[in-house]
Amino acid sequence: MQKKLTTLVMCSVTASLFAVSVSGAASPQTLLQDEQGKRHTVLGGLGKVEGKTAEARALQALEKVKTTYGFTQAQGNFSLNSSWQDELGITHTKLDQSIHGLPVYGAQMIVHETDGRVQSITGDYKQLKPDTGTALVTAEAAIQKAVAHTGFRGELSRPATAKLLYYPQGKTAVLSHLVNVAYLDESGQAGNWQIFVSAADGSIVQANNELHFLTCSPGTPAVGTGVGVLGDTKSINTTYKSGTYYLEDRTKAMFQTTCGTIETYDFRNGVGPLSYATDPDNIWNASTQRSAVDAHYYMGRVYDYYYSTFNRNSIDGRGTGFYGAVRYSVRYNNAFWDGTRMVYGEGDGTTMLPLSGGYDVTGHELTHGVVEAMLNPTYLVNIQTDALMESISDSFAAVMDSKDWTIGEDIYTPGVPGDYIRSLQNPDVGHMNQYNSSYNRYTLSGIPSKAFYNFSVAIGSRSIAGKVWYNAIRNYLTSSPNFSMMRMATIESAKALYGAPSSYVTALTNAWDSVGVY
Ligand SMILES: [Ca+2]
Ligand SMILES: [Ca+2]
Ligand SMILES: [Zn+2]
Repeated sequence: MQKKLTTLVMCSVTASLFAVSVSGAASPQTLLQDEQGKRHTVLGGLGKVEGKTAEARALQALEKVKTTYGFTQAQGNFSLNSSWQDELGITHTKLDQSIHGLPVYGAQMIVHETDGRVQSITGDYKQLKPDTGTALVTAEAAIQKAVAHTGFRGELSRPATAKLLYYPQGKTAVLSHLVNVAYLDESGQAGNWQIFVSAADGSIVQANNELHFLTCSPGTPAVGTGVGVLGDTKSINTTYKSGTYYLEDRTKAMFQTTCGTIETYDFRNGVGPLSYATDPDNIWNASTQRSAVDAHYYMGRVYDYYYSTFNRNSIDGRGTGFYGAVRYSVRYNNAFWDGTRMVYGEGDGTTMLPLSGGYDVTGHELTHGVVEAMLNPTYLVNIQTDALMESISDSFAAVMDSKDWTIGEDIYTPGVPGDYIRSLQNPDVGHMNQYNSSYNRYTLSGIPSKAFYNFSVAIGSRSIAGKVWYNAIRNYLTSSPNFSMMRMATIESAKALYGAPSSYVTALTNAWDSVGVY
């Protein structure tokens, strides 16, 4: 058995990795790339770096790999984004790729070192050609364009801000003002826009509305009982305010730090505005309350998982409260995290039960929020990034809803027992030899999900697998990861957590090998 494992590891080395000797380095560097030849990780052979600051050491480390990645020199092509030391004493220094001293949005490399000994460098360098080096459009003019783009005419919540950077679009770096526009009016119109305005001609390059809510109001915490979607009775944390009970959970640690609460609202089969979910006696047993009871209960459990496992305070990690809203529209067979809140459909009763009835549904969706907060991943740039985000969400959903390896089984096709929406154990596509770039993100997510499954089963613990994944996402991934980068990030994470060599690293390497990701 031991011998067989060794053979597998050797196979993966010859198939996918190649070593380059670098003068002055004691051990050879190993360079990793994805199946399309994009280089994204250098392991070992990086030697020591010196320098008083983490930035100086990181720039020195990057200087050692400049020919590998194809930049002329580290100085001038990178600038410090952030640097932090993890619980294991490893310093992770994230540098923004920069052009003319301005950061390239979403493009970073991370240097991992302990006391100047460089273990690895993750991330990738984008070969980009700047469209211009001169901003012809002022920040003020860009703000005007951005505000006009939102269509909002009222008073802004705070003055709009603008930051000059390069936005990567294909092979071009577009000099842009990143403008933030925030507003909230009494009619419920709310916005927190990130708008990229071309500094060359004032056109809108990209615009996203990202809302984050924080509420804090008087009220008394209470414990109610409720009946969930599947007819089960459970305790729920509620709040008593002005004569009635609300689905507002004030029991989490974030309430102490930032008044953070988890709240559940009701669309009442509309698409807006929202109504409060209330109950006069704190016994939530009406049939119209079932989906709200489960949304509330499972959002709380997801918070608890991230808090107790990773000491992560809420979805954004900063103690900001969040909320969900049930009974969205009519017979709506889906649920989503829209960047700020959970939205649950009630299902049509045949394809889906109310979607909040699945712990893994809420686990999946809120994990999107957690990962977005950590990585700020790019969407619709690289299909593998999108598929990886789905896979990560499914993986953590399976860690939380640990009774099975399937997603959605509790709410999918109530008349058909035993089926599910996706399976990590038996995905539709679970190996790179079935890879087809025309498949959608959910189908392709099966490949990294199968690796997560393989690893969990091999080590006998899906919760440890979750820890390896979390540490990989937080400390080793950049904004546009592909499968191969995820492989490396998780292996680096496992090495840092459990040592190299270790049985976990071997199991993880085999897990990725067996889905054909190198
Ligand atoms: Ca499940
Ligand atoms: Ca079913
Ligand atoms: Zn998803």
